[in-house]
Amino acid sequence: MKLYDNAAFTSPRRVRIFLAEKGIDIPREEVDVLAGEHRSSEYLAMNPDGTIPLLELDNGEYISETVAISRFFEHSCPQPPLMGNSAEEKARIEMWQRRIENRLTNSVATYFHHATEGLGERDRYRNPEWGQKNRIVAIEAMKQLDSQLEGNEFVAGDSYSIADITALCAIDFARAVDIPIPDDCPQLERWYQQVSQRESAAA
Ligand SMILES: N[C@@H](CCC(=O)N[C@@H](CS)C(=O)NCC(=O)O)C(=O)O
Repeated sequence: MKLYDNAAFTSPRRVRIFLAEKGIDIPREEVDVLAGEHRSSEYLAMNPDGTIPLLELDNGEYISETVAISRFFEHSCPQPPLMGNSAEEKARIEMWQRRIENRLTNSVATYFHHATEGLGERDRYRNPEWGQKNRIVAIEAMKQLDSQLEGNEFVAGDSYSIADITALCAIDFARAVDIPIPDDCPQLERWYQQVSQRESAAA
């Protein structure tokens, strides 16, 4: 088993944190995204989407998509549960996980690629106005999270879950591209300080 990874990117970090929370250590191979290694014919044969992370299973199968990879490990190593136990918990965690991915992670990424230098030459098409619109969506998503965290210790309730991992990685990405947590989001800031101190956050 092997994880195709890159230390600097948000999506593979989500998997690394998930694995760290479960105490799983697997071999990793760094994919040089800036050199375009993820677009090579060799890599595309393993993952036609050309994205990282990518998990190579022991049976030779390849699984891409952060949540799909996480689901594999949730099943094979159920403790501690990061995707819920009861039907209600599973649904709530999935709802927040998707909300954060759609409204925060993806908006920050669009802002990065369209309204900043992004990946340089690799980002030839830019629409700065669209990028700025996404910056506004990202800030609104942080405010929605702040409201959710009023009365909830973690994003999807009283236990740490994949929704917290997705949110932490999105917020660190946002901070790196100069979209800080707004001043009027004290609950989000309280949660951010708390989850950033978990050992897994350094993964
Ligand atoms: N939905 C995918 C997104 C993966 C993704 O966009 N990964 C980025 C790194 S954070 C990537 O591979 N970027 C390179 C590219 O798209 O050229 C997932 O959750 O795994």
